[in-house]
Amino acid sequence: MAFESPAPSREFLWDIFQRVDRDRSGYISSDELQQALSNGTWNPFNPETVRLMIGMFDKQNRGTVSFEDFAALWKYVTDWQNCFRSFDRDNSGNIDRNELKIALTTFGYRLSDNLIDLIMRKFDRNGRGTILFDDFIQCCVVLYTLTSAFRQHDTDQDGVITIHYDQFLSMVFSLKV
Ligand SMILES: [Ca+2]
Ligand SMILES: [Ca+2]
Repeated sequence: MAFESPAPSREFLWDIFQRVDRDRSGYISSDELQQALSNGTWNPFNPETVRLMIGMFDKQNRGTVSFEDFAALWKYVTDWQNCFRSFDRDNSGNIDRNELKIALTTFGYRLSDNLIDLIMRKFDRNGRGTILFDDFIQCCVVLYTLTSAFRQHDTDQDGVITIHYDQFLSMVFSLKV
């Protein structure tokens, strides 16, 4: 991935971990992570994005992240920050429709203009025609998850799948989105 940042030292991470772990429980909860992250505005960081990220790095399935898993989580967040900045070409602090189109095309998605408009409306939480950092992560993770689920059924890779109703439901319900 082109957006990788250099690995910070264990001391640096421990310092951040202790500041994020406000109740000193030794684990970072969704609430603590949400308070620690910023989307560039005074609005709280998208709780869905926090939930997605905790779910990804929570190896013990307790809804919290230990210090051992925190390094991976921290790297994930900083890689996304670098990614976001590189696609925010006019440095406005958000992603407009054109920037989103370039980003998704760079990630290898071939989407129609109608679909780009639909994604834009879905993840533009403030209704301003732009996507903020937290919503951008959610957008990309959801798109990736849905695409992976589709591809599992699209064995001949022609972009078309035929699935039964119960297959469809089990596909949707097993998605971590
Ligand atoms: Ca805690
Ligand atoms: Ca921008």
